[in-house]
Amino acid sequence: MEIEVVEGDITEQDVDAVVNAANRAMRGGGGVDGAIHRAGGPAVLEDCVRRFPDGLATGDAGWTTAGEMAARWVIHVVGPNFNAGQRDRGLLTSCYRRALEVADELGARTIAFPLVSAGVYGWPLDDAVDAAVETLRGTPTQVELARMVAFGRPTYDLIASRLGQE
Ligand code: AR6
Repeated sequence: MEIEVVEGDITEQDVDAVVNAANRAMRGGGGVDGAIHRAGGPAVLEDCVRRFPDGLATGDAGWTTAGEMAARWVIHVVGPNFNAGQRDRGLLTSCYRRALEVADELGARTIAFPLVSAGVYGWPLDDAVDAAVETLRGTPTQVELARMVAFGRPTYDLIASRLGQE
């Protein structure tokens, strides 16, 4: 799998699946979750309610329609909330591994990731990048392209340096 980084908005990515950094309730929220629900429209929430009546566990992934976005699917993951004391790194790496497993079930070949847990949930940025890169590199998958979408230049520079793309 090729791994690349772009700076931009994940909702605008022309890929098979975009990954959402959701919460356990799976009913929308702020940050990238809010942006994805706004861009995808009400179909995303309707599908969340229908497919995830009890929400989703931390570290797990599940898919819905992408509604009006260019992507076909949203793969929702629930990262650990560092700020609330969830500091098990395995829960963070699990999000990336499970997202690729769900992508394989769907037959998605291109996928865009935000930096899970690195916003509202407060996971330290450097380690959030390391966890993402190392898990994407280490997970066997049929996915051909993983695009890491950096929200801002400093994050882009950090990811690019970790990928050796600078
Ligand atoms: N495109 C790409 N990345 C983005 C975008 C965007 N449009 N918007 C934000 N980011 P966060 P979390 C980056 O807070 O930390 C929500 O309320 C952001 O800069 O979205 O996992 C959920 O409902 C950061 O690098 O997710 C949950 O309750 C990264 O995306 C909670 O926040 C993740 O930041 C999840 O917190």
